Amino acid sequence: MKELKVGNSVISLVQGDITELDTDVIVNAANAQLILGGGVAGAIKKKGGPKIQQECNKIGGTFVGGAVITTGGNLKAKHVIHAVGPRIGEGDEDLKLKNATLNSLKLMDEYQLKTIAFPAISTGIFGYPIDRCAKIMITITKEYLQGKTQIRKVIFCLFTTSDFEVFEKELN
Ligand code: AR6
Repeated sequence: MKELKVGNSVISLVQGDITELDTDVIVNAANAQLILGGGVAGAIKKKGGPKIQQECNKIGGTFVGGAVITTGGNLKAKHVIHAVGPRIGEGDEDLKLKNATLNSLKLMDEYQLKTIAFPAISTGIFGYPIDRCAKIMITITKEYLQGKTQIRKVIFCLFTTSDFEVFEKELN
């Protein structure tokens, strides 16, 4: 299944480059310093232009498990939520990944934004296993969408076919 209705919202899976999506928000797999490096952050930096990093510099940083919002610069998405996932090995990884996802969803309601696309946070440079990531991100998202929210759509955008299949299995 590539789509699941939860409450008044829908969870949807797509494969591809998250920076091509025209959702209200795309999520950056960020670090606590909010310095855009490689992976998703690198693609956002390249397509979104320097404004996003400048806004991140003004914010200065956040905690692991935290999330902050900037504009989307030249991206199709109007905003970027920078969600800080854990590096594997640092401890309390599952809770931190859950919080990074949850804090992003809370920002959506705070700013009254309706559509969001997440990458598989922490599963690239930060080394987190994709199956654990799928379980945690999908579980907390389902839980959140069952409560009071004005979010309409949550997309998980997976880079590879195999990552997509792991998320698809978890969603079922
Ligand atoms: N669209 C969708 N998914 C992507 C894209 C893309 N364009 N590019 C990579 N992925 P990563 P992390 C997948 O490394 O592990 C940076 O230096 C990728 O295959 O972007 O949280 C930051 O500045 C993987 O499954 O994020 C931080 O310092 C997933 O996105 C650090 O990396 C996340 O990979 C964050 O590391």
